[in-house]
Amino acid sequence: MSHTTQINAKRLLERLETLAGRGALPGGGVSRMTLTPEDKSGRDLMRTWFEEAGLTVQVDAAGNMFGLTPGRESEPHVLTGSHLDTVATGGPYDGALGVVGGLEAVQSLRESGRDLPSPLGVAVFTNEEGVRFFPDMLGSLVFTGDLALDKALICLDADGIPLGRALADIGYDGSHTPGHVPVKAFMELHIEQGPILDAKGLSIGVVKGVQGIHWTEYTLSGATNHAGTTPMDMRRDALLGAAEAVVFARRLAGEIGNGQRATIGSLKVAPCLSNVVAEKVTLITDLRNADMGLLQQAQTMMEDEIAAICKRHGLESLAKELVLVDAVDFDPRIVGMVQEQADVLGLSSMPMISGAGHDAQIMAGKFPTGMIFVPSKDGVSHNVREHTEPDDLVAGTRVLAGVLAGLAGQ
Ligand code: HGY
Ligand code: MN
Ligand code: MN
Repeated sequence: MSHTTQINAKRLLERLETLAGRGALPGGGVSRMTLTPEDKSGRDLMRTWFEEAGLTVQVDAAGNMFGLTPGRESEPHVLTGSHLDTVATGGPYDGALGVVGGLEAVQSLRESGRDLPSPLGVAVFTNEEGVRFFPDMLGSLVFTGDLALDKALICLDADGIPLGRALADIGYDGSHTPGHVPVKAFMELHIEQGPILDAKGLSIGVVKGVQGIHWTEYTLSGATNHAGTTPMDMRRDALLGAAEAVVFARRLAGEIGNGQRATIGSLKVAPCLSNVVAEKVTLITDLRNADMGLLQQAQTMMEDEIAAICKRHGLESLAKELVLVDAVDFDPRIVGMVQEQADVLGLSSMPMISGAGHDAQIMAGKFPTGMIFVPSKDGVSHNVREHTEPDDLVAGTRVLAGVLAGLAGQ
């Protein structure tokens, strides 16, 4: 039985625009780094809209915020949602679409008066991006019990501020125990953040799963020395070692294949002075593959190369695992419902795997879960130029509303 639902497209697009103003960057783009005043501003706005929609707002001790069906808060909810935090060079839709679109779908279904046996809810998960506090998807990991709350609260940012203090500073150190919301199913609407749908001119990505992610921090230590007096063969140059690691990562992706991704996007150099040989470099490897065996192989090859680099250049290395999240397959029944909704609404679509990590990847480990993608213009994301056409934003939200109705009606 397929359900199609009208949504309030004007309200959806206006809310997305208003939210994009919270943490707006001069010249375009959005920066709402997790648990900053900008993140608080986005959360406060969302809380107001949850209340306007007649939902009961609850916040847990990890800062996850929920809009739940009043009077039925303790019943298993069909939940939708995503994150409001962004990377520092973010755009208006990564995470935001899943939260604002999720609210639009839930609010429209409630306004339609349709009798749905299961209650509907919307979730905002803390620190999905993982660029201020590790790991990423922290809020959903705590919600599912995959990360202990007390461990999460002591995660430190680069300035040594614990996550628990940052939560309290913005007033989102909630009282509910993480995992308190019973979940019947979870759906996340998200921009693709890659080039596939846009290049093919398709409207909907029917997401079958998400690739695995492995983040490791390596601190390479050599010896600081004078750039003018130190002969080249007497140096222990940590930045030279880091540079060789960056080049190796690119080669590694080609050797492993199967769509392997290998990125070193973060380098911290000390003392980082033009006339001083670098003493210490902290780099983070971001390796991804849909095949966990290949991902492990890539990780081992990276570790071996770091060891070889240290031997070559007389460096020491300290490794720290930051993130290891398994590849997941979404619930085939839900994947089928997404496909059916796209078809019923006459939208072009294709099945695909997500290259980016999402809270749905974590929720899938515990609850029947699915995702819906809409195109990213030119495949651009984690970039201030991130854009998705209004028609696609509306179409994705309509598909979401139909799937939520179906899940709540079963
Ligand atoms: O890194 C990711 O894939 C996500 O954007 N946190
Ligand atoms: Mn995201
Ligand atoms: Mn992101």
